Amino acid sequence: MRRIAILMFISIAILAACGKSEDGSGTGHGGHGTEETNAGHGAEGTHGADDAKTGHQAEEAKTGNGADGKNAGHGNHTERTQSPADEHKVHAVWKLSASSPKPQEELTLTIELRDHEEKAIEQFDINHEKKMHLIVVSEDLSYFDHIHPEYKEAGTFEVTTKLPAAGKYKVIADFIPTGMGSMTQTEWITVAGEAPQQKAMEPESELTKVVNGKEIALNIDHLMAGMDANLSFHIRRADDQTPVSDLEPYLGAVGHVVILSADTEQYLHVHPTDERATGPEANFATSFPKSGVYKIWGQFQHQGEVFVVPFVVEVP
Ligand SMILES: [Cu+2]
Repeated sequence: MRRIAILMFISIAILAACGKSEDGSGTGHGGHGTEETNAGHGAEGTHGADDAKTGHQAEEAKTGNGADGKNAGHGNHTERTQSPADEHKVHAVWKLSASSPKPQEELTLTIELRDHEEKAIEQFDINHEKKMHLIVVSEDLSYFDHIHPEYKEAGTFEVTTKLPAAGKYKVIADFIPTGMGSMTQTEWITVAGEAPQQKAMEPESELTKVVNGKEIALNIDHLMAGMDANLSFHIRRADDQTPVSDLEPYLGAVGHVVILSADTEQYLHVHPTDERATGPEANFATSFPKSGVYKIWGQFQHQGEVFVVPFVVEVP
């Protein structure tokens, strides 16, 4: 069973590599992935030498892919962390329940976290009520999901989801191994079929959206790469413009903000400056690492319902 899962994983990695060179957006794990797997997986009884080899080949496929694109070896950027040194001590082995997942089909994702000696990482800090947050986006960032894999045992997390359409998806696992800093591990999943036309993201000049009967306005001051930027969301009812001042805590805070650059390389997970706020304002402080186009998703909860509001900005 394990062998099948790993074979499936490889074919996906190779498919991903093939698709990649055509659009040139270069998204392999680059050098990072290579480092992760060179150690091999033989240390644990359940992982034979063959598995170590196949895992390594899969990563090589992706490394080659990264080199084709414009962003070879980007791993350092995507895996944003407060302690990059810790991050290199950790790697993830991703497994999928289907070799070639179909649109709208249940897909179980298993993420095994191991240290540089291939030992399972078993202790995680709880961060905003969860041991792991998993962000799933389509390559063009038109699809966004934020889910919470369940910790099983021996460093393994598992989650079942459905991906809406053919094409490539990036998954970003965000977690804190106890005693280390916050870190991420990422993977690409390819859903079978002919991918719909990718939509280029257009920066929006007007940052106001209506979602779930709420009108959300985003104001950003100091929108410039490398600057401390303040993101201020103002939320009112769309029908009568009444300010919404009874937002409910979502995962222990007034809201959560996830930001990705258009090329998916830069990932930011931002928490509010005042977590106990209830609206109509929710403020977040962050810093955009580089200039370029970014998509920002704000997540809030009101009357028992979580809603997501996306914005696209250009950071000078
Ligand atoms: Cu989360």
